[in-house]
Amino acid sequence: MRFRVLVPLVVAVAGLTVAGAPAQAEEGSAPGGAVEGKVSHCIGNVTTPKAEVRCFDSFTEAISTATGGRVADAPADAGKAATNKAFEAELRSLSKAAAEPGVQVQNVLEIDYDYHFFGTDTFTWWVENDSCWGNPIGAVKWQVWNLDDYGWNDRINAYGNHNFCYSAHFEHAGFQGLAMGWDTGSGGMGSLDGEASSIQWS
Ligand SMILES: [Ca+2]
Repeated sequence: MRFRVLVPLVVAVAGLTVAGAPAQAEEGSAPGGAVEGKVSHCIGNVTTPKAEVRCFDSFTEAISTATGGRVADAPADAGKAATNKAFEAELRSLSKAAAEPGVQVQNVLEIDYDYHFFGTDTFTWWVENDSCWGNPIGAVKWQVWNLDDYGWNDRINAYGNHNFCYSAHFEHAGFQGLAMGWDTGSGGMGSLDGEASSIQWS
């Protein structure tokens, strides 16, 4: 299922997590724009309204941290991970675990890429003890109001979703402007190349 909507999407906003506080880098390189000659793989937890960002030199380490250590063998090459079926299956297997009572799981919603066709840098969005499994497409479950809070405003040029998630990307903060979605991933963003400023997941 792949389509683009070039008008603002109207969505329900009640009861959603809205992440909007200023970003805080806990380790590694600070978020906020690419640094020439230095690859950065950042992660953000969208379960919490606090926009905490952690960045790593290694994509494998970024994914390991985003999944709470459960997926510790992500391909070193983030671009290869985007089309690696074993990696996708490994992430997806955690969706079922998240539905089991008493099991603590961190799941990846989406991995964003700085360049077309999944070129680094990357930003990985994750959630606690949940996934998009069984959630209807378009029923917004998580969202990021302003990518600038995470140092990734106007940077996404490709993305891939995991754990049964669909996402919608918007030109401006607060889900305004041109919209692209709902979809599960793309090697390019069309009119939204390097323009996305907010995201919703369902
Ligand atoms: Ca924008």
